[in-house]
Amino acid sequence: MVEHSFFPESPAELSRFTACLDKDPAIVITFHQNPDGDAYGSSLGLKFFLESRGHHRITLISPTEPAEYLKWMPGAEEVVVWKTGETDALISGADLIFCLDFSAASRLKDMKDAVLNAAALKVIIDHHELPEEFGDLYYWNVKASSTCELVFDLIHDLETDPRITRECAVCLYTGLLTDTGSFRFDSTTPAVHRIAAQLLEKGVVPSEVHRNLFDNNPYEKLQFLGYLLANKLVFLPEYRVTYMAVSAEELKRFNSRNGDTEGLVNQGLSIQNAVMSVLFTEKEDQVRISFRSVHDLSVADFARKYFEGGGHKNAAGGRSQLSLNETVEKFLTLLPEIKTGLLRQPR
Ligand SMILES: [Mn+2]
Repeated sequence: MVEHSFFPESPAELSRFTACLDKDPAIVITFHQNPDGDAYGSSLGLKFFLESRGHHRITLISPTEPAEYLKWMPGAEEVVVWKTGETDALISGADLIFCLDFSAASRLKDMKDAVLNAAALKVIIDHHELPEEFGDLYYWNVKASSTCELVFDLIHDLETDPRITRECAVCLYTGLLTDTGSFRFDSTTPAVHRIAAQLLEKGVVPSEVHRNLFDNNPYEKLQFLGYLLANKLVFLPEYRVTYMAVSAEELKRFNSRNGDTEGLVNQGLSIQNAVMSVLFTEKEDQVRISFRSVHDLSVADFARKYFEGGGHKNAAGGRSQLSLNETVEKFLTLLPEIKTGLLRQPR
């Protein structure tokens, strides 16, 4: 287990961090593959904060090509995509590496070895379950709504009156918004709304952020959504489960781009009486699975147990090396096992 989940609470660890910062370190900020609004928002938000403290040797490296829908974000144009041989020197030459919004090293994909072998001080800031021990310092809380919430808290641990620019606030607000499903999941605490209020005071315009994120779809994406809802969405009322299985051929036919299926899994949960939603997506080498649930039904446990995954209680991911159909079959045979939990959930 990770010993200090909030490293500023340990004077020795805090001074290790501040001593590193005081030496004008070369900084790399990285996050999980297929970054979402929280991975991107927390990393860019942290970058803007560090810049306002006078740090200018900062590189953001994404393990994979980021989705189009995040490219409007302030600072997004500076994000470098990892490429073997090209970005390795940045990682091995860094004094400080921040790993944001993941705590399983495998989520760095092909960039993993470069980060694990780097001599830099590694700081993990995250809210996923069961963090692995690959970092030096941990700012970790599974109860946090988002990594953006944690970055906001860390900023305030470091300074009583920190300078949060509008760009920084927009980035942090984005992760708060996306990871709470627009402030609707159980993770939406009073603290989340207090942070959102403070970010609004720094100049965030909620309608602008929302529009940039959600009302910015290519026409084909809406057509694809219509096709999936009409033809692929399955609801099993006896289990209160809903799922969709999307083939590689369908993704190709509708010109689906990286990130286009983001959020699709939430559609199923909007069905009356549904308490669990699953999206199977056929990729080149595996089937990727997204799980969503409500209340105390843990899809992270389910994903960990059966589909090589994990994540959060109500939002998790997994994968399968079986074919798309076999994966769905396997899932269906597991449903009787979790039926009691499914039927117990209040609406
Ligand atoms: Mn997150």
